[in-house]
Amino acid sequence: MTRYVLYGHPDSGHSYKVRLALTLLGIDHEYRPVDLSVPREARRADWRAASRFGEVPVLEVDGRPIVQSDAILLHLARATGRLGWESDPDRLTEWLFWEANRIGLSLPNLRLHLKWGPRAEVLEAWLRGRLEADLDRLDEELADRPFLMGETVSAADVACCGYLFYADQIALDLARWPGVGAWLDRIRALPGWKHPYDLMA
Ligand SMILES: N[C@@H](CCC(=O)N[C@@H](CS)C(=O)NCC(=O)O)C(=O)O
Repeated sequence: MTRYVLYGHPDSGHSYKVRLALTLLGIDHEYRPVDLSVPREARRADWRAASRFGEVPVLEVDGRPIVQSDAILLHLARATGRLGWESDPDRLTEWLFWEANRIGLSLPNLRLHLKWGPRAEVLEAWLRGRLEADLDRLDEELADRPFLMGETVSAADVACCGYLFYADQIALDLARWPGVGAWLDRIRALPGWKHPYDLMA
């Protein structure tokens, strides 16, 4: 049986994406929290050895580390033939690249900026504008289907929703995007779903 070890942190939506995918897939794994509040050299040695770019998440698959949340999601989808791989691997890959460049850039960085600073008005306005455009796009996509790739949840949903569960921390009123709000409710209703702070504690 394949052995999975995930390194992550509760405030890291990128880590949450991976743990949510493992949970939805029902994959047994060991979760090892990494303390990002201390300098890199003081963090756990097994993570430092596994993390090529010095970031969480890292997923070890039978001892082989894979980094970058969307690369990990693609690995899991391919390895299981699920989470969208079974219907359209190319479309799934498109979505994950979109997420990395759009909502996976705007939302985490806006939150980082607002929560941990330093504050800079121009940057904040740029990130918020980009995030609003990303939410417009998602809302449009979700107008005619329950999940981004169709009738069932895929790694595209897992990637795009991750940081939205921290939306209350950045004064983001999702009422403006009802399709996104309803989609998040559908994700919350999936068996095993938990908020990041509960899943990553
Ligand atoms: N593109 C990466 C981003 C990962 C990332 O930014 N991780 C942050 C936490 S969310 C991190 O580990 N930062 C290192 C640090 O805080 O020292 C991914 O998708 O995995």
